[in-house]
Amino acid sequence: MKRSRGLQFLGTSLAWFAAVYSSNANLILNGDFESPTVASPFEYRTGDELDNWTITTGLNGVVQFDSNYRPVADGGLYSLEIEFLGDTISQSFSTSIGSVYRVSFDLAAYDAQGSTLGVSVAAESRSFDGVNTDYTPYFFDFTAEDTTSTLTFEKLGIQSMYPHFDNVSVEIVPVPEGNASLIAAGFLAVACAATHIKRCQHLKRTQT
Ligand SMILES: [Ca+2]
Repeated sequence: MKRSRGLQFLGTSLAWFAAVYSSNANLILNGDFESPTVASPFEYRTGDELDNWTITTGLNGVVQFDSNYRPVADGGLYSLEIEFLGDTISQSFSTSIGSVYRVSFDLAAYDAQGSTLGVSVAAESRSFDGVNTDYTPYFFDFTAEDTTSTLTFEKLGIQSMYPHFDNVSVEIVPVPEGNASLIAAGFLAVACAATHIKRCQHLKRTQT
């Protein structure tokens, strides 16, 4: 019984430690717009046709394209263009209230006219400029206000400017490096749990 409680304590400690210091996993699914496959050079996507995303459109939908259409970002075959002014794509994901998350993505434009892309999540609402067909990496941080957050991209600017973007990521921002007290507390919790188990095992051996 005591050993079981010790194991539970160890498990709780490890879970706490992992939650504080771990997990830089991307919370966004299909953030690289590689699914579904595209019949070259591009296909319009509406509704839920772009896997894991929700699209709102006032015209034909957003454009999932390959390099036969326009340059794509590094790391994959496809990127995304929002074609019609005011069209959006969005995705919801689980968050912890009060935790800080980092949104990152690569932004370009159809041509040298540039582009403007609106990005909103939680209390943050920002706009970013694509310069030309070269992709520029951007990021910003937000604090979660709910257990679910929704990231939305919207075409802003003027109709003849087309944002091209890719490699969307949301990752929790780790506790700042150098926070020695929290790190020490984490190790202490794990060490205490291990000691607790050893004592239980010792007691059990001496009782048998
Ligand atoms: Ca891609």
